[in-house]
Amino acid sequence: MTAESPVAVVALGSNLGDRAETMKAALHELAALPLVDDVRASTAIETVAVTVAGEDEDAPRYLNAVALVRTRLAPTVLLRALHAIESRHGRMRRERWGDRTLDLDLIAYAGVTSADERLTLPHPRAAEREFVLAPWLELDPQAELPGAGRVSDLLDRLRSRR
Ligand code: PH2
Ligand code: MG
Ligand code: MG
Repeated sequence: MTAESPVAVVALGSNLGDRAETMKAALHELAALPLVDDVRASTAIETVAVTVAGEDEDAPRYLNAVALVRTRLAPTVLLRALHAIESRHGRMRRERWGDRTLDLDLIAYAGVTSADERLTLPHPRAAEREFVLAPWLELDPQAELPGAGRVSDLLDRLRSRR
């Protein structure tokens, strides 16, 4: 028997256009990538936009979801494929944390930690993002963020600070 391929955690977000349709298409495109063996997606949740100035109730709301992607693509190759999917959905890179049709973030890749400036793993802000941790926990109640601990603990801590 061959060993199972590594699991990557990909966060999806959209707050412009037909959000649900875009996310559905992106999940299909993820599953169709070469060397991707399986994609398991969480329920999509609607969330208030987080901007550099904090939560913005007036900005278009996001749909957020997480996908567990079993893949033999190396992390940097997967990241490039995520950016290509974003571009196909009209993603423009304007201001930081601005509105977007599609955002695909590589949150974690197996247990890998990396401080490479092109790809920091795990994602440096994942531990503070309820819209990443909650859908991830739905898919995997035992999930751990490498170097930061159990996702369920991180989420409890975030919610207790609210
Ligand atoms: N993504 C951002 C900035 N702010 N806010 C929510 N609610 N959901 C996101 O996915 C999100 C955000 C930058 O990637
Ligand atoms: Mg993002
Ligand atoms: Mg991004």
